[in-house]
Amino acid sequence: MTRKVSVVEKVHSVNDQLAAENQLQLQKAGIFSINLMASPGAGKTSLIEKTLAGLDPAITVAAIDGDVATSIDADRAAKAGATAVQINTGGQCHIDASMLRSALEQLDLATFDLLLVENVGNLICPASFKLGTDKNILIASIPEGDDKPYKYPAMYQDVDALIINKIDLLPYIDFKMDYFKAGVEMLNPGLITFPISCKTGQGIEDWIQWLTDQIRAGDSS
Ligand SMILES: Nc1nc2c(ncn2[C@@H]2O[C@H](COP(=O)(O)OP(=O)(O)OP(=O)(O)O)[C@@H](O)[C@H]2O)c(=O)[nH]1
Ligand SMILES: [Mg+2]
Repeated sequence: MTRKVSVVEKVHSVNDQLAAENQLQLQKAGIFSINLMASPGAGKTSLIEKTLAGLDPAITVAAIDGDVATSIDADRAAKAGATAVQINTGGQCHIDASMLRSALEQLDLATFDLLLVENVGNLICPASFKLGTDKNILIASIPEGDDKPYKYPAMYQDVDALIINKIDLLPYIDFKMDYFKAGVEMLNPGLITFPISCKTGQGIEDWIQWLTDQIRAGDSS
């Protein structure tokens, strides 16, 4: 008889254990954390920049940027005012909980109110690797097309909030918002959604308000 061991299941259960440890560490430090996921170029780093520009300056922010090879995104986050750490995944298409743990070791977590984790640009792999952050947030962007919830359901199913970026491009792209939203609603009913433009600043205020409320709710619990 041939015995089958599911390597994938084993990898995920080890990752889940490490994610739970990260979560505990972040909670103990009293830092509110989000995992930003999106396809390449959707606007993850742009959103970090806009968020840093719009947040109450009393809120201290750390950013951990996952990238296959460069430190371009961490440099941008640092320039925008965050204390930034770069994770180079060495070719991997996602950040996993163990990579996040190594990055967390480089930060004095108790000195920050907010941690923004920028995952590697990808709509498949990051959905399967929990990190232990308080919220998982997906950024969709208009040029990607309105069919993405239908084609990448796992990513849309499990997130706590959705940002629709690049709405300034709606007049130029055949993107049917009703069709897109119907797909999202089917997978994740009632999902809180922020249509924004990092270019024009439209919608950013509502996002910042929601984020600030989340950070403050953690402070009082
Ligand atoms: N028109 C328009 N362009 C935008 C907007 N937000 C970001 N961009 C542009 O989109 C490109 C990619 O933005 P980034 O913020 O680097 O995207 P990213 O998701 O961090 O990209 P990766 O980290 O490489 O996956 C840049 O040229 C931005 O200037 C927007 O709201 N409207
Ligand atoms: Mg980026």
